[in-house]
Amino acid sequence: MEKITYRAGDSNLELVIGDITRQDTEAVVNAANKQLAPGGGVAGAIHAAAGPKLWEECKTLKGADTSEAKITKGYGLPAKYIIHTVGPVYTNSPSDPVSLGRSYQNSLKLASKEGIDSVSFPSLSTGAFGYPVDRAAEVALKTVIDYLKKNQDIKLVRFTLFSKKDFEAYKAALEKIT
Ligand code: AR6
Repeated sequence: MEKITYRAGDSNLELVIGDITRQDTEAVVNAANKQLAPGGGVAGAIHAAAGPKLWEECKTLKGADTSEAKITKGYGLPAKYIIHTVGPVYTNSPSDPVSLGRSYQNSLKLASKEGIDSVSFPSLSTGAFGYPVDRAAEVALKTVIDYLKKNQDIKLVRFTLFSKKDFEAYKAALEKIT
């Protein structure tokens, strides 16, 4: 299996090719829609693997705005928790990287608040929401590395990339910014 590990502060940042629903980190992040409903892509896969109780809990949360993060139990997933965040729909404007960075930051802050020490992210916004993966990768990695250097509580952040192409884009972005 292809895997890259980068040391950020006292924590590890990993890039892997894989399926977010199979990750054994304490939390996994969902690329959610504003309703926190089952949808396509990551959200569809997470709801399918976690089971119908997830949607029951999500309904009580009253949705989420762009960049906001909310937490539920993991139900049928190996992960104990799911952090749901809504990435921005790509508009090719200066607000895109700001909103995307906040999605990662708010997810990490929520993990810290809950005492979670390992988190897997998918590549937020780069599927249905249309964010070019090379640009999104830079924002994602910069934001996470910056957070890990300032906060010691999260020991592992794993980017679970769904294709070799996405893995290569994140690898190139990591080399560029470090
Ligand atoms: N594991 C890891 N990555 C995956 C998986 C998986 N099981 N499935 C897809 N990806 P997307 P977005 C990759 O569309 O762009 C949904 O319909 C995928 O190839 O899931 O933030 C929601 O309901 C892509 O690289 O998220 C929202 O409405 C990346 O994950 C909307 O899409 C993100 O793709 C969110 O769009």
